[in-house]
Amino acid sequence: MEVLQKITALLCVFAITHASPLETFLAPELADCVNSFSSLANTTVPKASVSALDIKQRENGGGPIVEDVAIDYAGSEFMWKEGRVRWEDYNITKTDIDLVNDLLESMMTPTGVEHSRSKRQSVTPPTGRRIRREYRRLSDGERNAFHTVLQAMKTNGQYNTFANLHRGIVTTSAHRGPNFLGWHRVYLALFEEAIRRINRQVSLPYWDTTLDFDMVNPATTIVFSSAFFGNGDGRVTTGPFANWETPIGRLTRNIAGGSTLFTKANIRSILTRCRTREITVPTALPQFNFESFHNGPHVWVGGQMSGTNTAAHDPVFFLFHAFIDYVWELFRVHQLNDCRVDPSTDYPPVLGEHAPNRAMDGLPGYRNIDGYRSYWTQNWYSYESSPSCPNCNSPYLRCDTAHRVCVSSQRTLARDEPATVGGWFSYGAAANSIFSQARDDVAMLNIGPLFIGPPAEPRTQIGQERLRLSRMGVGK
Ligand SMILES: [Cu+2]
Repeated sequence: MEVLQKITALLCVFAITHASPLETFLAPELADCVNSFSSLANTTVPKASVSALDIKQRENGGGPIVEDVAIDYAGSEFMWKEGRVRWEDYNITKTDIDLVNDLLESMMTPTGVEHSRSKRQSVTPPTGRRIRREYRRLSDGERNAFHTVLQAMKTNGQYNTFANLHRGIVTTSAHRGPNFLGWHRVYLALFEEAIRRINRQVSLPYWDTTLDFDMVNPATTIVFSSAFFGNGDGRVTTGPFANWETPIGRLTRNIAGGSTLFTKANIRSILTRCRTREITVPTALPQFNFESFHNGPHVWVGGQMSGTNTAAHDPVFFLFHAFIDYVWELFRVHQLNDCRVDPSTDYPPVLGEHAPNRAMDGLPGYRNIDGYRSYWTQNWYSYESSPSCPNCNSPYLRCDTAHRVCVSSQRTLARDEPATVGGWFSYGAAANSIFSQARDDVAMLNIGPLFIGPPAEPRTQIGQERLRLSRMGVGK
């Protein structure tokens, strides 16, 4: 009996230190002892990581830091089970954990050294290198293939798993600081890897909102039509994501409700800076605050997109964040070429959840600074440039020759829907009813904490209302 207890205790220790997902092979009595340890681990803040120390020593040891040398991770460091991440903050199931673990593991490759559990970041992605292009630059067939993959991921639960990763502690540890840029970069890479497991031909497109901002009336853009994102006025009932369910109700939007889309002026402003700290919270001045600019479209799209915990439930999120990542890449290239600053090490020296060496929440195995490494865009994916005049190269874009920018085509407008902005509130009850219905639909949702975007531009519902009031001499 005593011998049996000893063996059980030894096995328990082995099981705890072993990397594999535990429930899959443990006998019940072992699982009990392991669970008692796991629950302990889960209540603590991330434990000191041996592999992180290894990395530091190696990086500081031999002269200049060669950041693209892959990093080794002990296998145990990237499993959700290990308590390095406060995963109790997530309402996440075993299936979710298995998917994320599996994807994370496939993004690492064995180092081939004696400890077979040692892994390193793959130099190249398991499903091949990707090229991300503007949403309107895909052919109709390519766009439909992308939609089909997202629909498959919605059906098999993977889409919701990803959407639910973007919540809880991530609200603070991947927002309001420099990790905003890096965390979302890794998050998208993982999401894209999941996409390509279903169809290797598909890459994540990006939605360049400046092409819509530069229209006469952005609310009429073709991206909110059935061939693209589906409708933007209230419940989404058309297009590839029609009637999608989310944890807070049906997918809903109220486009051009308030705030503003991301603009070309925003990009130019960011590109006047050289250091990451000048464009990231909390050190950026308002006119260079990248993250604040990014909040605008979250509010402008409205509905799920406007909430910090719900945004990723609208597929618009992933295309928009690919655009944010594209703009960041423009900045990084500018840092390298014009400023002689190495973007992979230019991580502001902040403390707390955004500290460079802290484990990424929801993406265990990575530290915050890993999002800044250059291998992502050197080896994993690259961006095709955003469309520019004279040849915008898409049936859904045209060159505005007066302003020398590509602008989006308009969708077929609903009956009584005004094409120009001034028409909105002067058009009478028919047009206004579209917007008030959309607002009512959004009001049904319990969205929770909201993104705070820049002030409403004039071509939004709030902007128009403000104009109307000021014309009446109210609210000066
Ligand atoms: Cu966002």
